[in-house]
Parts: sequence; C-alpha cells; structure tokens
Amino acid sequence: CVPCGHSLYLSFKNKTTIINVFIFYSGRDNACEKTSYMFLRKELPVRLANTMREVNLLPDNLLSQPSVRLVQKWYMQSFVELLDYENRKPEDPHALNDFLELLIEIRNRHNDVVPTMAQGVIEYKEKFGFDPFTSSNTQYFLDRFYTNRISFRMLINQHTLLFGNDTNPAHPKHFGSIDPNCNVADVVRDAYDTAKMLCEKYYMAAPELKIEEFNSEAPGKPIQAVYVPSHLFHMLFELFKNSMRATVELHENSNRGLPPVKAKVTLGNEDLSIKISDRGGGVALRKIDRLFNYMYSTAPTPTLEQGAPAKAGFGYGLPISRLYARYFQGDLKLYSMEGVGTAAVIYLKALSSESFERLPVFNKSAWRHYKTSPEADDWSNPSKEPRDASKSNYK
Ligand code: W6P
Repeated sequence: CVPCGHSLYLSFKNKTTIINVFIFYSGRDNACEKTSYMFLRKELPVRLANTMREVNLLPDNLLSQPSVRLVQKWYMQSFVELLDYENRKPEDPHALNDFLELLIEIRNRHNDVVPTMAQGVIEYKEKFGFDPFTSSNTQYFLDRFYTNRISFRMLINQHTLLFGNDTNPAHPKHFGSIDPNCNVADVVRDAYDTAKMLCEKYYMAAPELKIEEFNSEAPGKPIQAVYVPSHLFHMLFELFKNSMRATVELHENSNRGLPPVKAKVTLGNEDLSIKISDRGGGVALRKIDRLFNYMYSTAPTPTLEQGAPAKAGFGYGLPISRLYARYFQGDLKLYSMEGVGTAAVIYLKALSSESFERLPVFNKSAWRHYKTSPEADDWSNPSKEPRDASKSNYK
C-alpha cells in the first residue's frame, strides 16, 4: 500500500496520538483496502459518537423537535451498524465488500441531514421565536456538526471511490475525490457556467464573467492546487449565485446592461486566493453576519421537494461554503461596500502539506459553550429607538 507523494491528508486524534492517514493510494490493491477498512471501522463510529454526544448538549427545546430526533435516529443506526465490523477480520471473505456496501447505505441515509436540521430550526423558531442565546448556540453547534459531516462523507467517499467499482473513468488522474492538479480557473468557469444557466432561467439574463490569474510563484503558469474539486465547485457556485442575483436585481431596469462578475485567482507563498466580486449594490456591514447565521437565514419557504432547483439567497449556502473552505485550513470572507458591490474571497492553502483536516474536538471547553449563559454585554449599547427619529439616520 503505497501512498502517493502528495501530503494532503486526513488526520484523526485520539487521547495520545495524531495519526495521519494518507488517502492517496498508488493502486487499488487489496492491502490498501484492508488498511483503509481497519482505519474506518474505528474512525467512523468515533466521529459519529462525538457528534451524538454534542447533539445531546443542545437546548431541550431544540433537541425535542421531531426533525432533530429523526437525525439523531439516523446517527444511532449508522453507529450500531458500523460496530458490527468491530471484530470482523479483513480476511473474512465478505467483510470488505459488505463494509463497502454499508458505507454506501450510510451515505444515502444521511443525504438529507442538512435540510432536516434546517427543518428542526424552523420548527423551533415557529414555537419559540428567535433569541440571541439559542441563535449563538445553534451557530456554534451547526458549524461543528456540519464540519463533522463534511469530514465523515469525505472519508466514506475516498473509500468507495478508491475501492468500489464506481470509480470515475472521466477522471483517471484523481485520487478518489481529490485532484492533485486541480486547475482552479477551470473550476471557476465551471461553477460560473452552472450558475449562469440557473440565473438565465430565473431572470432571462446573466452577467458576464471576467477572470484573471496572478501566479506570483510561476508567473504566467496556470494556478493549480491539490484539492477536492467538488468542494471548490460548491463554494464558487454559491458565490456566483449570490453575485448574479444581486447584479441582476440591481440593474434589471437599467439600459446600460449588466456589470460583469469578476474572478481573480492568485497564488502566493502561503495562500491561494480566489476573489469573486460583483457590482450588485453591496450589503451593509451590519447585515453581513446574518448571511452566515443559520437561525436567522432559515425561512420556512424553501420546500424540500425532490429535485427542486436551488435558488440563491436563502438557506445554508454561505455558512456551509465557509465550512468547506475551513475544513482544509482555508477560509471564506465577504467584503462589501454598500451602495456599490461585494467581494467574496475564498482562501486556500497554497501548499498541500498545510491542508490537513480541521475538525471539532469534544472537550470541556466545547461543553462550556453550551452550558454557560450569555453574560451582560461589556460594550455600551445605543438605545433601539433613535432619540429623535426625524434627525437621526441611525437604523
Ligand atoms: C451580494 C450579497 C453576496 C453574498 C455572497 C457573495 C456575493 C454577494 N453579493 O450582494
């Protein structure tokens, strides 16, 4: 079992050691699959158990919503099914294949975790309204919960892609879901094209794309990363949808056409950055945090119909995109200038050796997050009502 040269890796922590598990394998040989099996039959239940413990720390009013209970049931069932393999030797003639099938089953069972949790948040809001304490608890929890889910699916996908028979013939040079030579501008164009089709369907128009590359390491050469193209696509598609919507809605009735959406891909020593900027009128600084807030941005309207097209502007697109960026030590930030436009920047690590998993840990300090009530604000707070509404433009 020979891991390939790249060092983008997934790690896992237990009490005393950090074990780096290479997810690049040079071939689809059996020894490799056994190693992966031995790792996953332990690691997957550990990740499920950590999450289930944290679910139990949610406020009772949220925990008791039927949708949250349903998600909890899925996690328990998958946990139990994985434990069946605790003592099955990899030499057992059916163990490897049965395990692979179980992973696919589990992946399917957990497909709708995100909309179902969103439903739970809606149920909570309908009954108890919006309050800052539950909102900050929910924010903290869902960021960790979804990061855990991203990592869990990443592990399952690597195993099924590398050892199942559903290997993708379109991408012979990928290692599972990882492209060791991912051309970033290509993914930008791909995500733009997909968002453009959606935008034209809704609005009969879409802004053009202008794309620039600055490779400070190898001037003139295309910028590449060791990365998961589907993660990158997910983030960029979300940003393009937002930028296009803002652009079209602001300029719909103007006869000067739509200002283009610009993309700039840059590579430095440490960072590989991708900026998507629009002239869609921007967002006031006061409202930027809301765009990443799960509880604030869940509206009861998005129907959970199968195959319903994803419309931009509500739901969990932005906060989850930021989790994808952070998962491999990057980030996603919004810089807006109200009245003019918005720039969104995705930061990735330039070096794959810096791109290890960022995982939530479940310790005392995490526990404290759920158990301490918010303290009084230690900064002065202007009164909600302007002293004289006719003179003040404080909103
Ligand atoms: C906007 C709002 C937004 C969110 C995310 C990305 C781009 C944009 N543009 O106006």
